[in-house]
Amino acid sequence: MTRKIILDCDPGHDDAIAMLLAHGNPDVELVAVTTVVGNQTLEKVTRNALSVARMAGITGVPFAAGCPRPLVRDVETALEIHGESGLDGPLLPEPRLELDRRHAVDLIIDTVMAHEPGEITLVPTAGLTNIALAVRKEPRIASRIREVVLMGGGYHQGNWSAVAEFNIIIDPEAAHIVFNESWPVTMVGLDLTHQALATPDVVERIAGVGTRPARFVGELLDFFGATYREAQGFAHPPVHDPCAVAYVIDPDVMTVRKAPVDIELSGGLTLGMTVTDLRAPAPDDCHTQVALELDRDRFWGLVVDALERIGDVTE
Ligand SMILES: [Ca+2]
Repeated sequence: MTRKIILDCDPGHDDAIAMLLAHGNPDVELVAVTTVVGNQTLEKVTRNALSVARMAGITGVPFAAGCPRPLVRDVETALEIHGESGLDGPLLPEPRLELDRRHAVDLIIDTVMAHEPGEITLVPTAGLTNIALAVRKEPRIASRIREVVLMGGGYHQGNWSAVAEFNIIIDPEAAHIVFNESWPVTMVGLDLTHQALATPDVVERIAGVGTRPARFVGELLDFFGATYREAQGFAHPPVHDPCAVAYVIDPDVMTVRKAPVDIELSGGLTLGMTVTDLRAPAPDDCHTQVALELDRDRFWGLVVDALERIGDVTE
């Protein structure tokens, strides 16, 4: 059965690849794409999302812009990773899709309420501002969402501080709301996504697809690889966001473990930490789980397969 997903994103190199994976894979259906401030300003990431849609040949899917700043904190972008545009590297096509007139929060609520309970999966790959506001504005979505599969956090380490990951630390209050709602949450964090490295063999497989969207991904990885080397000392870039989409497509692409997770809001050194209790088996009512180990071959196989299915997009 095709899984219907809402992708809430801040493109972003890895967000762009997540969107291509969701579009190209037949087992998931993108029913809405929403944007939120994160890797760059809301205006930039929204334009990027529409450019990626054109590159991928996505039509008939509503795209809506969401929150221009986090709930409490000031805007903090990831300029050193994603560049001035938020999607530096490839030449971005002029968007063709018109933005939906609704705010992303309303598009999320309307989409969830218009479907049967358990039909929609939320896949946030950015700060959680839109998702937190949506569930505060319409609490009934909490029980109608099938699950939330998010890229963010990590139980061993951070990337924006020693212990906090970017998507969580830029809006920890929103993350606190999302992790403390009753819906099932899968945290696809850095522990997992740092296994999704775009190594030279991966880059070669993607180049082998030989289409314009595949070349676009190659150019994204080229830029992303350079900034990750420079800013964080990685030999090959970790391609975070598609991992969350991959889990929805095929849960066997990674192992997961149920564990209580909560968000640190007051620690002087630990703000935004996704504090994960791995001391004992999780209690029966635990609604959160964390991703542990990636099946790399299976994961990259999904990405390459999606690109092959998308093929060469004609204008
Ligand atoms: Ca992202």
